[in-house]
Amino acid sequence: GMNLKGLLKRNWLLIATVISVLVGISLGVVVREYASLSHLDKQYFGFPGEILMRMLKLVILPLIISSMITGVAALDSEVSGKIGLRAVIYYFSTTIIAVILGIILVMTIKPGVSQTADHIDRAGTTPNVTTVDTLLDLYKTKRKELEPPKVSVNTTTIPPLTTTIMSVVENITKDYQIVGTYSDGINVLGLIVFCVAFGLVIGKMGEKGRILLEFFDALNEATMKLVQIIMCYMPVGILFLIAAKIIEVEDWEIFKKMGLYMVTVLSGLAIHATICLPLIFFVIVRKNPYTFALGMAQALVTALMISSSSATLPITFRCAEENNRIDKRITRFVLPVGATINMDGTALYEAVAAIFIAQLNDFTLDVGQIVTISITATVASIGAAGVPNAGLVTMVIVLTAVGLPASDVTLIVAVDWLLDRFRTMINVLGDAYGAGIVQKLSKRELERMDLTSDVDVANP
Ligand code: DAS
Repeated sequence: GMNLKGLLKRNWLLIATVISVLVGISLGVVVREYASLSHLDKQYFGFPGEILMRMLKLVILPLIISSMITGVAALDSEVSGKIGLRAVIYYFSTTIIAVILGIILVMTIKPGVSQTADHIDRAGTTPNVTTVDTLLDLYKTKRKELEPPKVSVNTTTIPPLTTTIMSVVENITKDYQIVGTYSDGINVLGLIVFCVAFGLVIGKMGEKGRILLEFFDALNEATMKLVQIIMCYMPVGILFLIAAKIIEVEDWEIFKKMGLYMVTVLSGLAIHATICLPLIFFVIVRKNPYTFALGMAQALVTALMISSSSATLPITFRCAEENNRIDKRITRFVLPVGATINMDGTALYEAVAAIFIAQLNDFTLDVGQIVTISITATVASIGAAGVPNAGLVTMVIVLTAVGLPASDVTLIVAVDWLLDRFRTMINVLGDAYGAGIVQKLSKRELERMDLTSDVDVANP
């Protein structure tokens, strides 16, 4: 039932988080104005925020493993297939809607028509971020995060499928080393594939499988306890994270020059979050979508502050399960997948940005090219990892598909840190609504399972 004390405590944390955002912004502005910090000072300043990021990244590995395995094992394979299919249909259709919305807005507002690429380029040159080299570096590191690492054995004699399997296996074992590997990023998709397989096997193993299921269930509970502790540190971490960011940004002028472009992206995200998704949710679930969104508030603020769906995942779980009472058999199964492949905000952003760049270049797009942009923006959002600026990197796919210069991503780099925060927030919101919708659609299967199964680890 409803726990009033818990409810108050959660709200207290949310209030504290919002206050720390405001204090952090003010602190950043003041320090920027009155103190001149050295590079090292800035790093010290950002350190409490860095600790928060690292703590969150540290728990996502045990969290994804325990939740995916128990999520899959608690369902029988037929039910998990159905639930998976529903989730994928939701992900795909909402992503497409976001893309179409973005295209409509950017073609109506035309943020790039009155300006030229040259104008923005000269205006926005901050030497440390806008060079093509920096972007390529960024691209390579992000690619490394997305791709399984190369297997060190002689790959030429081994068939591709085997190499893929080997690199997935190698990656998972590598990621089990809790210390020291996180800078390389986690191959979340590989991990999910493994956990689904493992969960399916456990689900079919009878009594012994049940022991494992209980083990991973306990692991999940322990991880969530850890998340609870991390959440207490969150206001402090967020305060310094945002303050450090404000101190660090070099060029505020660019925001004026790119104003209309940012308005286009942000209003697209706002419409998607307050109209499209709530409408779909309401039609299917028949509950107040805004109450549901409010329940996700802590996760949404977190996403806004740390620009990473993956690192927000622990908080997304907590909000979805505790505040919105979504069945654990659903959240455990769909939230990790959603955080990895379902990115409405990113898809919308990619479509807007690509067309904005076309407008800057006086490049007229025909219908075919617009369709190409919508398809590639969808693909690019699925391919983007849930880490900061990933969407900017996969932009290259969209630009090259319609013959725009990939290096033109540099035109939008300077403002990406801000847009990234907002699109990440919408990505997380989309995952949460998805969990609510899939739960509603799967009601019959879940109820049938409640009647037939005596194992009820997923729903104590
Ligand atoms: N920031 C990413 C996310 O975690 C995606 C992006 O860069 O668009 O959702």
